[in-house]
Amino acid sequence: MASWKPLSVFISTLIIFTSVAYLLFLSTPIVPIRQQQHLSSFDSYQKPFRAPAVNPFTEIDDHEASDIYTFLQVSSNLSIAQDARGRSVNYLIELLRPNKSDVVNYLDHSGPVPERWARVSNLEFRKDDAYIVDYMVGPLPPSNDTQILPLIYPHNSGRNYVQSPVSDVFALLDWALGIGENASDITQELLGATTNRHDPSDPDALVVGSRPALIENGSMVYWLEFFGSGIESDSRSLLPQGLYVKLDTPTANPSTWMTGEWYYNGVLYDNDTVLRDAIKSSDFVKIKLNHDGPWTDTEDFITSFPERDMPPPLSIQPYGPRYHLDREQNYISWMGFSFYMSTAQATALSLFDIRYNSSRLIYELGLQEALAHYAGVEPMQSGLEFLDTFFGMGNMMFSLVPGIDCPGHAEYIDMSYHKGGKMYTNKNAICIFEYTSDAPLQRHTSAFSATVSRNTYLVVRSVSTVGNYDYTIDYIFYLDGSIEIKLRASGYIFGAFHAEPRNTHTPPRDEHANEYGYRVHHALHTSMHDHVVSFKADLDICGTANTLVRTSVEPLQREYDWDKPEVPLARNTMHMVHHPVTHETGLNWPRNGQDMYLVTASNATNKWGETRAYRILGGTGMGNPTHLTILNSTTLGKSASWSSADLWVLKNHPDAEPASAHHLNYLEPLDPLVDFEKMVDGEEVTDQDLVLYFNLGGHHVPSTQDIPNTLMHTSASSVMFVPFNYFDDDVSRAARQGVRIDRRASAGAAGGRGGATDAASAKEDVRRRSSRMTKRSKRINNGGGGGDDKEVKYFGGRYTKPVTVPEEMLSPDLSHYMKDREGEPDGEWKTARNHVGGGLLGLFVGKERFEDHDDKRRLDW
Ligand SMILES: *[C@@H]1O[C@H](CO)[C@@H](O)[C@H](O)[C@H]1NC(C)=O
Ligand SMILES: *[C@@H]1O[C@H](CO)[C@@H](O)[C@H](O)[C@H]1NC(C)=O
Ligand SMILES: *[C@@H]1O[C@H](CO)[C@@H](O)[C@H](O)[C@H]1NC(C)=O
Ligand SMILES: *[C@@H]1O[C@H](CO)[C@@H](O)[C@H](O)[C@H]1NC(C)=O
Ligand SMILES: *[C@@H]1O[C@H](CO)[C@@H](O)[C@H](O)[C@H]1NC(C)=O
Ligand SMILES: *[C@@H]1O[C@H](CO)[C@@H](O)[C@H](O)[C@H]1NC(C)=O
Ligand SMILES: *[C@@H]1O[C@H](CO)[C@@H](O)[C@H](O)[C@H]1NC(C)=O
Ligand SMILES: *[C@@H]1O[C@H](CO)[C@@H](O)[C@H](O)[C@H]1NC(C)=O
Ligand SMILES: *[C@@H]1O[C@H](CO)[C@@H](O)[C@H](O)[C@H]1NC(C)=O
Ligand SMILES: [Cu+2]
Repeated sequence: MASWKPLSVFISTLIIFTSVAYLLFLSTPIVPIRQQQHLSSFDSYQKPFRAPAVNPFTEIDDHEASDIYTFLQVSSNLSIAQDARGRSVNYLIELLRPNKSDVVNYLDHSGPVPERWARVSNLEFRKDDAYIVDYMVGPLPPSNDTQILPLIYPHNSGRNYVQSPVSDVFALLDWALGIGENASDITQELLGATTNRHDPSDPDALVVGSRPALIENGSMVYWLEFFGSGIESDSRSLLPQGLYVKLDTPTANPSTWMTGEWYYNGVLYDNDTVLRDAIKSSDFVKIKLNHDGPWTDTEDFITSFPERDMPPPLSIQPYGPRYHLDREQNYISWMGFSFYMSTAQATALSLFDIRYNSSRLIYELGLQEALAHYAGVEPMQSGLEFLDTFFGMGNMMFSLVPGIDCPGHAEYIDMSYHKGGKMYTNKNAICIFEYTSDAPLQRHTSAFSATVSRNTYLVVRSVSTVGNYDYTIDYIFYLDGSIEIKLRASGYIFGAFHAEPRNTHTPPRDEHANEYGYRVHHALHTSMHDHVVSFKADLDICGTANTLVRTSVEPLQREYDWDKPEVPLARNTMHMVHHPVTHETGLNWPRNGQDMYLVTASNATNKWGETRAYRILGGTGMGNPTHLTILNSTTLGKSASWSSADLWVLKNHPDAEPASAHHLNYLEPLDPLVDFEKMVDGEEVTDQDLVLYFNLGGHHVPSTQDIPNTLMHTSASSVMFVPFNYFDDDVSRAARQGVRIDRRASAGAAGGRGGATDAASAKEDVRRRSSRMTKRSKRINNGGGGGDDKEVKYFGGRYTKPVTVPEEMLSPDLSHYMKDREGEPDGEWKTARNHVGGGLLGLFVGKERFEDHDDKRRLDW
């Protein structure tokens, strides 16, 4: 959702560097998955597990990156070390993901390993203007054949650069500090505080936040607002102070920068002098202050429920994991599923080549962009909008806290990337675990038996903390072949200042304030916003020739011969109508769930002759997946037109149109590098390689329940892909674990209680007993692990040995955090923390943002 970034943004981008993780290339067959059920010892799970192929999406590692630097320097086509003014130029280096055709040829047809290419992002200066320019460099490793080419093919703008409106963030920071200092008499008078350039950790100092009001051709206009430092809990976004000033930076040259109007309590003042004069007048109305205090603390240590002192029930995994993880290839296999993982600085984690039973279902599944779009009555909130990949949803996949972010038995994977020539690692950025739901997957009670199966699923989770907000993204795999993508958000909302005159109870000046949120503190209002988070799913159902069919459930009037004479005319009933989607388009989730969206393989049928398909639908969670409420957003321009519908079906051009968005679209919203609207150009989508883009998120109108933090259970939304006539029957039957309790003594042959039936069941027995049933009992009794036990049959593994759960599994050892702090040279930790607090113009200009970022990384496990 957004955050402390508006300007800060720039620096992050300028200094972006890439992610990495060096993976060894090993290739041996997969351990057959099905055999799991029959293993009596769990030792086999410990055997090294190997991906079937080298991961073609392995990030650029440290060695590759330094080879690339050296190559770039030697080839001297790109300025690397310094710009014309001697300012350092920073690089982003990451994998340029190989083209789908090359990968498929490699994975499916034993073709060559796809060439490795890098995407190199460079900050270049032309006179006063700064540009972020993308190149493709490859093949790797660098050789005489390696080329440096402008990276254009994935951008439908035909360009490989965006103009950066801020080339010298330090000058901007300095300038903003100057504005705060020059107005210190005003801020002291109205807000009771001033900015403090000299002590970034000053909890009483003001900081400054901003949002772009216009970005075009490298020029930028901002609205800037003063905020409380919120240093204790990072609560700045709850501490808007209601004093605003407009800034204009028409070029990157500081001599052209201008301070514009000031805004306070609904009145626009031409400049600070005019505001000063107004304050002196007797009828000047001062408004209430928005002070920090215990109300922004995320924990309440003072009041407590007595039960809080007793730890809650938890999940345990006494016999080890049942999934297989190849850490070198970032490859996972579990209960018929398999997939590769890959990370990117902008878009965090993606999954590739998701298969079930060795058949590909999804070639690529991953985050594209996260939009948070606000509305409001005052200059900051009214135009506030964030496209969070710009800030690095991948870089900001910070460490998960074991035992709480993920169960104690989870395993972790690090996220590494390159920035400014250095490799950074966010430890434990991704967790993987199996989890058993509280509710069963299946159950049935009959007259003679009850059968119940556990719903155990596999979760791959990461959290991207982008400024004030934490996005938790789960990829969840179910035993029946379903896949769910789930988003939850927590953290501090971005609040709006609530303007109310001091010492009176008159209502706020602006009658529209209550249209945009709710008052939640003395001088704080919530600010409504839409979260629209784009994901890509390149489905390949039984090959790439797919059609999306909208099967609607519709009311019907139809006459049936056999209905006469009781129903003389038509019977009112319902039926299905199948509407293939023939051309690229955006769809919305149907009201009343009346349409089913099916990705079908028109030539592939199951055993029963029905077309095999996967259904896409809104999944679990309290929020609905949404599209943007605002039509033709003034702020967004063309930067995120995917946000206008829930689900898009497009003909897949995996090379030329690899994504719905580009992380630099934020910098050129009117002429973005990737304009999604151009991708929806009416191509035919019948029996084609299709790509779906869908949104998660919700309409967020925060209330008092969001103070101090938004909670995950109310912010959740998800989308599911569910097999639909894809298999011949429910494949979870072979994978799930549970119990069948036979209450009936089965008739003779099954060896129950010798055919004796009690009176109660006898009535049902007449109707139900059959040779079929007897056969079934027999099969279960012989096949199960139980042997002699005729009444309670477990299927799948069971807990047969006493289990000792080490305390570590329930409450992982977190003392590393303490040790790291203590082990550091005196004061280092403290210094880092202090930078975060940022008396230094808070969200302004990135410097702070950056230290904030580094500091969060220090919480590595
Ligand atoms: C991917 O395909 C495009 C053409 O569609 C080509 O220009 C580009 O070089 C390919 N990329 C890689 C990394 O091979
Ligand atoms: C690259 O070219 C140079 C000059 O032609 C040659 O000396 C060198 O061996 C070549 N390097 C490789 C790796 O082919
Ligand atoms: C460097 O640029 C020159 C001229 O633009 C080009 O001929 C050469 O191939 C480039 N070198 C590399 C390694 O791309
Ligand atoms: C602050 O005031 C000084 C003196 O009037 C002026 O020179 C300077 O430009 C001002 N700084 C800003 C950032 O407005
Ligand atoms: C930006 O550049 C385009 C094309 O050069 C031009 O049409 C437009 O007016 C410019 N906008 C501003 C604000 O300078
Ligand atoms: C401030 O605005 C007033 C009213 O528009 C104007 O008369 C004055 O010259 C401005 N002062 C400065 C320093 O720009
Ligand atoms: C798995 O694949 C094999 C070989 O294609 C096939 O015979 C079998 O029916 C498949 N099983 C399921 C559950 O789809
Ligand atoms: C949004 O833009 C589209 C296309 O230009 C136009 O048809 C529609 O009327 C606009 N809607 C609003 C509310 O501006
Ligand atoms: C489906 O089968 C028909 C008949 O064999 C064939 O003409 C058509 O090309 C096939 N379509 C696809 C998408 O494979
Ligand atoms: Cu929100």
